[in-house]
Amino acid sequence: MKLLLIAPAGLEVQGVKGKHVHHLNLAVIAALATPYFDEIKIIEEEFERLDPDESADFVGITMMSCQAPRGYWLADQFRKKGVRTICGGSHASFMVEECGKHFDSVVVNEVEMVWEAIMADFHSDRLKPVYQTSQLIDLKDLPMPRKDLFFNAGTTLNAQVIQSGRGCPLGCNFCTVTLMYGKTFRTRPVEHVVEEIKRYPSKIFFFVDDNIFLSRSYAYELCEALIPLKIKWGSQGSMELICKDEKLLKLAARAGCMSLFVGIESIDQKTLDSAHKSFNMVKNYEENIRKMHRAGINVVGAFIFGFDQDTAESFDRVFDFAMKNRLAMVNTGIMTPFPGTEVYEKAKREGKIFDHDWEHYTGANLVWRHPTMSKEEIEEVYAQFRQRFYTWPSIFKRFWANRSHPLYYFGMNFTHWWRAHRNPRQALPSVAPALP
Ligand code: B12
Ligand code: SF4
Repeated sequence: MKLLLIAPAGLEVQGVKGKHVHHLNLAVIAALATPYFDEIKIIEEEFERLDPDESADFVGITMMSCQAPRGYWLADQFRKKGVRTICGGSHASFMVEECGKHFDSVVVNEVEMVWEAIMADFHSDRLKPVYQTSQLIDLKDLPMPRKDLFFNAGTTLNAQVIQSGRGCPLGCNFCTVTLMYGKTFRTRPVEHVVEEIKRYPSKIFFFVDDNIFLSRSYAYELCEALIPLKIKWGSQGSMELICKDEKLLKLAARAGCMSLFVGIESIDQKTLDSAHKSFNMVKNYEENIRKMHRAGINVVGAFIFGFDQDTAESFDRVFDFAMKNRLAMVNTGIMTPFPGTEVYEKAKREGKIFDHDWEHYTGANLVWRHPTMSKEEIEEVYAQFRQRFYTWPSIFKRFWANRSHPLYYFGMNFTHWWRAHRNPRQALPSVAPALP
């Protein structure tokens, strides 16, 4: 029996398609599936070509919204050949009915606690249309992800994905995490994280945790354990929490933390309040960034363009803020109503969504009617922002604050410069036909 796990094409980060980060969820599912299958194969289409004639007895597909059109098409092809199909992930969890038209089964939210039932039903050919439970896995029971099945496992320059904690109870209105994992935060035993790191030759890791350092005591334990491993790593979290404790920041830096991706989102407090993100305190932003710089950690600032209150001038103010505070990088995204979120439900109720093509749900396109800005205007401002931020004078100007990691800083800034100037967005190709 062969299980084929697929991450479909369609991924785009900052308006650029291409190789990004491995899908940890597929490696987790492969680990759960190991006792039940003779052969398991992972294909991430951004890394490797999927042979349309690839054989399989069971096909599992993970999808963010922008991967859904390709995911649906692939599932249709396999089903035509009589192969059973199942999907999961942040898109499937909220678009259950739509996914049900293309897949035999849809997994809502976490899969671990329903995996045994899925396997029993698959082997007796009685798959149910939906698998869902309110039970969350205790992360001490998480099997070691089968990252050995990734393309170029171990040799890839892409940071090895790893997870030390799951969930975030903070509930921002544009995010699906609290909806998927509930108002909980779970951590994995530190010794399991260490064991996973030791298994792979890579020295660079990306912790895909939803909000790292939500638990201070765990963060201390984790960082202490990472120091002897001499790895470099990055992750994402809430700046207000991360910066509460400067000692912890310094410890994280000693533990190899090179950069943290922080959801700044907006520099207007009222806008943050309306997004249920009052825990972000604009008045503390500058001091918090200084603290991270003092610790030797590069700050990647994530901003959302297109809150209701935003105008073209808002982005000029964000640009000045990002330059003044010498952010190492920016991650900008146009406000997108991702399925399940409050933003989505409201935009849908008010009939504001005009683009229903999931392929465009990447954060680089405006898919709903903004109160004051047109699609052209907001997408233009978005592209210009990145072109203004990633110029060589800007890169040199921001360097000194980020000098702790010169190679990482220049490498990442060069990549972004290239993408912003030399690799302008092209019309999105349809993802339905098999890729060449
Ligand atoms: C790490 C991460 C990234 C990484 C890596 C992505 C990757 N290649 O996996 C990077 C930084 C590249 C990234 C980028 C972006 N991301 Co992101 N990211 C995450 C994050 C924080 C964790 C994902 C993860 O690996 N979790 C760990 C694994 C083990 O858990 P999991 O994926 O939830 O999978 C579990 C279940 O869902 C289920 N499952 C999943 N797939 C499948 C498949 C099958 C067959 C089965 C049975 C079960 C199953 O089983 C797993 C175990 O229980 C999630 C938040 C979240 N928790 O989902 C957001 C999230 C996936 N990202 C999101 C977004 C919006 C983005 C961006 C568009 C942001 C931007 N504006 O730039 C970009 C672009 C993404 C893209 N299109 O390429 C959204 C997606 C919403 C949507 N419906 O599309 C999420 C959900 C966060 C949010 N805002 O709500 N992201
Ligand atoms: S803090 Fe981050 S992970 Fe938590 S709900 Fe808000 S956006 Fe999502």
